[in-house]
Amino acid sequence: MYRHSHAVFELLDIDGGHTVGPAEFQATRFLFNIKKGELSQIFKDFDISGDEQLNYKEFRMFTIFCIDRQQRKAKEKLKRQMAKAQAEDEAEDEVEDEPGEEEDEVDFTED
Ligand SMILES: [Ca+2]
Repeated sequence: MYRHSHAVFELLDIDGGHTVGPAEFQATRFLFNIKKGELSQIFKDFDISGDEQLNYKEFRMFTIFCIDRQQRKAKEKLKRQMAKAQAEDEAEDEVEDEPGEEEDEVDFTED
């Protein structure tokens, strides 16, 4: 997506003014999974010049931010899934290892 950010920018720049305004910016919600309530704050954050338009430079920063965010979310999801899978594996191992092991240890540690 990052490499395509200029294509996305041109797509969103419906009036061809080389900027993306608040109305045009609405479409990014569906591209980047942004909550409706977050959108206007994000727009303000990336409108560095404060002209209520995102030029390509500002828009590119925004796409980088969105891609980072998506990757972070994907990583967190993956981590959770891996932790869950690991916990399940460990639970299985415990059941398998229990018999025998504890009995041996008790004899050595006491006395
Ligand atoms: Ca601007």
